[in-house]
Amino acid sequence: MDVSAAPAGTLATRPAVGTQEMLAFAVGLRDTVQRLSMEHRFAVAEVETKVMILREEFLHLHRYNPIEHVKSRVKSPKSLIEKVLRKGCAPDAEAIRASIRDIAGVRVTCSFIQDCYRVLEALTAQDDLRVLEIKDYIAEPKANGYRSLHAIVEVPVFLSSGALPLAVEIQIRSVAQDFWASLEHKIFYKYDGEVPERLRAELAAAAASAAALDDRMEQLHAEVHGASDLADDGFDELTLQRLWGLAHTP
Ligand code: 0O2
Repeated sequence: MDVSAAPAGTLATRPAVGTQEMLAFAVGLRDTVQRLSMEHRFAVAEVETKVMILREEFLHLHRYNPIEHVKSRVKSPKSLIEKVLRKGCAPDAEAIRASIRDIAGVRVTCSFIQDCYRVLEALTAQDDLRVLEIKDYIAEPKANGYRSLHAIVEVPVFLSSGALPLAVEIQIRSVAQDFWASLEHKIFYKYDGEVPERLRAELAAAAASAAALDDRMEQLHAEVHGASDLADDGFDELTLQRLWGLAHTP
């Protein structure tokens, strides 16, 4: 592990790598990172459970599933340390929790844009969840065409020592937006951030096509949805007649 985020001071005043002092620091840092990873895995599990409950209840109430899939991750130790260095924050658990708020990430992919807002609203309305920040890149897409709803929320994790509020970054987007973002992410990494202008323009055009596709699919869905299919639930005519009879028997 890179320990160059070592104690403050000039290079000359820092203990050399390999000394007892630096070794103890590295061991402490490793423990801190492991502890943070564990805590944030619990936070991810809390949010995943909330999303699963919403998904099932929504299915029950509206007879369709608005959530296509959910993907979660906890930042790897390597990228967490890189972010600590980039932000110049003190390498202790408290400071890291306070300044790095995407250690835990949950990405919810919805069928339609309307569903993205519904899921965001339902989640952020929950009492045990504190909303720290919301960014609506659907209403205001990024210059490259990126669209998604981002929410940083704080969720309590109940440890042996009591409740610990932890930040989780929730990204909510449509299937089309997710498809675009995954591809853009791969291209961005392939070119190490230096994406050629022609590709940038193509990506922006593809993002506009994805947005148009979202609109069309949402219109189609609105047309089709509503014709609820009771037969799918085993409510054939005879069963319904018999149930009616039972319900109306004095
Ligand atoms: P990863 O590997 O997905 O975690 P931050 O530096 O994160 O604290 P920032 O950039 O203001 O602050 O956060 P923002 O805008 O909310 O974006 C955070 C995350 O959204 C990114 O995390 C990406 O996952 C996603 N994202 C944002 N912009 C884009 C984009 O243009 N294209 C794609 N494909 N994804 C985007 P990380 O940490 O960059 O990456």
